[in-house]
Order: sequence, then C-alpha cells, then structure tokens
Amino acid sequence: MDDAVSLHTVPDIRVELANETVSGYDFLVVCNRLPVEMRPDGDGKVTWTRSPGGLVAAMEPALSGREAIWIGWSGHHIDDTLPVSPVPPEVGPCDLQEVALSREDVEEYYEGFCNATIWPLYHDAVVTPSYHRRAWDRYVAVNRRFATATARLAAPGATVWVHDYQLQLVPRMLRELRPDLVIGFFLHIPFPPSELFAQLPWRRQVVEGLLGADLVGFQTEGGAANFLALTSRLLGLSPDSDGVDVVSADGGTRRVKVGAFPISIDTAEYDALARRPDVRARAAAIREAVGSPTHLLLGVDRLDYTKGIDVRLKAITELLEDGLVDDCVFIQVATPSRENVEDYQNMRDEIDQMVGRAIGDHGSIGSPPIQYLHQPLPREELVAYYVASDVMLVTPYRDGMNLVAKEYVACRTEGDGVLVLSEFTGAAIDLPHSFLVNPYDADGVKDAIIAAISVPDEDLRTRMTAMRDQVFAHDVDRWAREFLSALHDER
Ligand code: GDG
Repeated sequence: MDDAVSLHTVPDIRVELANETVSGYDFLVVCNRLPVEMRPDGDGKVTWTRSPGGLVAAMEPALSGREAIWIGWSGHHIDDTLPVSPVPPEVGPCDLQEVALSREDVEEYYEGFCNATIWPLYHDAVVTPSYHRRAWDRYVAVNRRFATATARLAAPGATVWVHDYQLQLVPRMLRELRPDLVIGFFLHIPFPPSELFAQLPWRRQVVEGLLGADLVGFQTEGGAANFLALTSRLLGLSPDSDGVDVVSADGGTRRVKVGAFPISIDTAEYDALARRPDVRARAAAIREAVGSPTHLLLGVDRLDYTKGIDVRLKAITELLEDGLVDDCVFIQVATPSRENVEDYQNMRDEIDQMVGRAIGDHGSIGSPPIQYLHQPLPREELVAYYVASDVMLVTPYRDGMNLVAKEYVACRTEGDGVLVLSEFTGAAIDLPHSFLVNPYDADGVKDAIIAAISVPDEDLRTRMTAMRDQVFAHDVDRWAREFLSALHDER
C-alpha cells in the first residue's frame, strides 16, 4: 500500500474522497500512538523499534492474514531538528500510517485536552480538570486529522477499531466521511458518572462523537451504564440496557451497541516468561539484593496520580512507624510518564519526598525498607520482580482495568503470592479473590497489608488458583475476539 498522504493539512476531504478511487485496507486500528518507538540518535537520524505491549498482542490475530494498517502518532512532535522519517515497513506488526503532530498539537491536544482535561475528569476528578477552549479546538482538529487519514485508507465496507479517550470524536467524523465503514470504539479508561461528566463544556459533542460508532465498548458494565444514561440526559435518546437507537444520515434509525469488554493480558506469555530459568534466577537475585526479607512487597505503575502510589507509601510508612511489620521491604517501580504535564511534576515531587522521608526515618545503612525505581524496566526484568514478590500492591483511586494486577497473577506459576487490589479498578470485578481495599481508607489499606503478609498458606493458594483460572480463561485474545464479534453482530 503506497498511500503516503500528507496529514499536515486537511482540505474538505468529502469532495476529495468522491474523486478518489479508494482501494485501501480491510482492517484499520486507530490509536493515539503507533505500536513503534522512535528514538532520535542525536545526529539528525532516528531509529524505530516495535513497542511491546498488550494492545499490539491483542490486535495481532486480527491484523494477520488481511490488509491491515495501524494509524497513530509517533510520540514525537515534528520540528526542524528531526527529519521526516517514514517508519520502515518491517518494524510494525502491520502497515503503519503516522499522523504527524506539531509542538502546539502536542501541548494543546495531548498534554492539554487529553491529559489535563479528559484524563482527570474520567478518573473521578482526583485532580481538578482544566477546561481550556483552545485545547478543545485543538482536540477537534487533531481528531479530524485522524478521521481524515482513516477515511482515505479504508477499503469499502472496512472494519475500523478506534481506541481510547484521545480519539472520542473520530467515530462521528469518520461516519460522516465514510458511512460505509463498520466502526468500533473502545475506551481503555473509566467512563464517569453523568454528574461528573456534565462538568465538561463540550459534553454533548463528545457523546455525539462516540455515537458515530456501531459499537462503543467500555471496561466495565458501570462505564457502559454511565454512557447510556448520558445519551438520555444530554440528547433525549431512549437507551436500553445494551445500546441506543440514533437518527442516521438518511433519516432512518441506526443502532449503536454499547457494552462492557474487560481487557486482559497475554496470560500464556507472562506465564512462560515467569517460568524461564534466567528470569527465576534474576528473581532470586533481586530478593537477595534487598536483604532476603521475609516479606517482599511490590508496586508497579506509570507514575500517575490516579494509581495511588501515595496510598501504599503512606500505609507502609505508618506500619513501619507503628512497628507492625517486621523484616519487610517494599519496592516501588514507577515508570516516568507525561513529564511535561504540571500535575505529574507535582506528584513526582510528592512521591520523592514521601520515599525520602520514610527511608530517612526508618532505614538503616545498607537496608532501606523502601526501594524506589523511577525508570522503565525491560519486560523480563519486570516479570522477575513479579516472581520475586510475596505481595503485590495495586491501590489506584480509579483505574479502567489495571493490567499490572493481572500480570502479577499470571506470573505466580507456583500458585502463591497475594494481590492487594483497589475496589475502584476494573480488575477488582474480574479478581474478587484478591484482598480488596478502599484506597481512601488508610486504616483499611494497612489492615489489608497486614492480612496479606499473614494469610495462611492454604487460603493464599485457594485465592491465587481462582485468580489464575480467571486470567487464563479470559486473556487478551478472547477480549479482542469478543469485541470484534459483537461489532459484526456475531454473538
Ligand atoms: C490504561 C488504563 C487499562 C509499567 N511499567 C513498566 C511496564 N509497565 C506496563 C505494565 C502494564 C502497563 O505498563 C500498564 O498498564 P495498566 O493497565 O496498569 O495502566 P495504564 O498504562 O494506565 O493503561 C488501564 C489499560 O489502559 C489497558 O486497557 O488497564 O486502566 O489506564 O502492562 O506491565 N512495562 C515494562 N517496564 C516497566 O517499567 N516493560
């Protein structure tokens, strides 16, 4: 496919499309990010590598065996120092089309509307969302750029799967351009209750944007119900439990299906990694490096204020102060994230301070009770941490799913290990055999940690077996298949 369209300027594409012979792709994944990483090498050149990740794994079966393309942003804004560098075709899991973003696009669309408005608003407004009209205008413009690129690349009647909160306007824009397409949309983050969503000055446009899809999928039934309630409250529609009828372009009605599709992981792959002798040897070395404690506790997150890293640091610090835990080390791996957004910078300072204070107050030379890594780890190394740890602490204030919880379970090949899990994650619905906690209840979190390190072996194994059964029976491949079958009315 040699359709190398320039995506920098978008004229009235409807006129253009009418004159184009569209051959195009049968299956299109549309996502804010491409499944590849671009690294400038400093000499004006760039290298591209495939980014491993759940979504790529989930899409792979659907991508293979047909004309498929992934449309997304490279992660770097275009500027004078970086040459335009097409992604080499062999790097991606399928053909790739970059949607280029300027520095202003990144500031206003990505860091602004996506990550300072929608992200906090959809996560219970745990920090105050900002509502800036310029950021909204840029969100509209960038969504239109994605929709235009997709419209140009899709074969007649093709299936398009649009992902996540960055692209909520794409379904409607795309339907207007290409009514022949089958359009699915999946939201990876929570969808908030209507009382909260109603704050958004552009609430109607966002709901109408999503209703351009044939299927709108959420992580939980709660998210789906929140969305359906809004179609009634804001647009006066009459939803039922699994969808809503909307007026179509020809004046008839069109059904928009709405449902829950809880995402998962490539369970077999994590299980296999966790069994590898080199990974197990590394896990043993990690335990030894932190002083072979009786209890090794672990947290793994992007450094994000929704993840409740402060919740577990506070709980552990207080348990150390109270003398209620003995011979226990907590490792927090926090991957750098969204470092240009102010709320993330503030949170990083706060976490740094909490860790420093706890180590200063409760550590001794050579054996700090808390270890903190602010750096991304290779996947094998991450799995070694999962294998090494007795207790996994996952305490978000709100989380669409939380894959880390499922990955930990998949890596406990011996059937041991304890998961402490926030009730406000999508994963809590799939993993009720974890130790569920309310992250706002400081004493409750402390109690759960104490319970986790003292749970009898038999109970621990019963719980872990049930959780392993769940993640093996519901892996990411099944998630993608179920979504696509629902999109094509096959269930
Ligand atoms: C969004 C939603 C939803 C983390 N540190 C490292 C690393 N990771 C990997 C984990 C996991 C992924 O990143 C994080 O996934 P989560 O689900 O925990 O969280 P978000 O990034 O917020 O994802 C979330 C998800 O989308 C999918 O729909 O579950 O609710 O917020 O896979 O392993 N991976 C490596 N090194 C690290 O240091 N290799």
